[in-house]
Amino acid sequence: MKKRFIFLGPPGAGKGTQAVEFCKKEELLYLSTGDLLRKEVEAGTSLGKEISLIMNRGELVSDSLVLSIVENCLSGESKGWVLDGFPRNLSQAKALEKLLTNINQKIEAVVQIDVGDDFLIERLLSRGRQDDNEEVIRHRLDVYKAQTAPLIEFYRGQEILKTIEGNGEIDLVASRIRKVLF
Ligand code: B4P
Repeated sequence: MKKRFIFLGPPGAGKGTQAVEFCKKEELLYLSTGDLLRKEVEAGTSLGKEISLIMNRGELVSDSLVLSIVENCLSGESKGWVLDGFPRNLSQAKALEKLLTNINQKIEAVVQIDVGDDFLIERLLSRGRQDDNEEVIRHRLDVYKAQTAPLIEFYRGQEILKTIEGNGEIDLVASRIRKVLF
């Protein structure tokens, strides 16, 4: 079995925290659309400036932009991967399916990291990234519920969804993830 996984969850659920360590251990490609978008912002390009305005409002960046990033990274990838923060809506999920069929790859499992809103807000406020102020965080949670949460049913329907409790020590959450995947 190729290790090809998606980590799904609300902002601050710990997708990035868990996926980075998991990929180190398993020697997989780690792909965070959030990190790649932030790199573009840091580079100060005109595209980066546009992205920065969208991220700082807590909105989603356009599907076409995110898809082109993912396509470049996954084509020709053979070791396996974890996608962190992608797909973020149904249209990205369907585009990903098409892309994977074209390159003869498939998702083995989707790990849904479940954490209550109160914990999320507390965690993100203490992280303090540019898009981590309370008003923007609440908006990101609303965007998650409206656009990303429907993916839970989508992947449940494909029988590849694994849900874990994301509250608790980081190592404990990591062990819950390994338990549902291996
Ligand atoms: P992302 O970069 O994906 O970030 P996130 O959802 O805010 O955080 P994540 O869940 O990864 O939490 P983390 O591990 O960091 O998105 C940012 C923005 O990028 C989006 O709002 C959007 O604008 C844009 N974007 C990204 N992908 C997109 C896409 N596909 N389409 C369109 N737009 C897109 O953890 C958070 C904090 O919690 C950290 O401080 C961490 O130390 C702490 N933490 C983690 N686990 C913990 C635990 N178990 N206990 C206590 N604290 C914990």
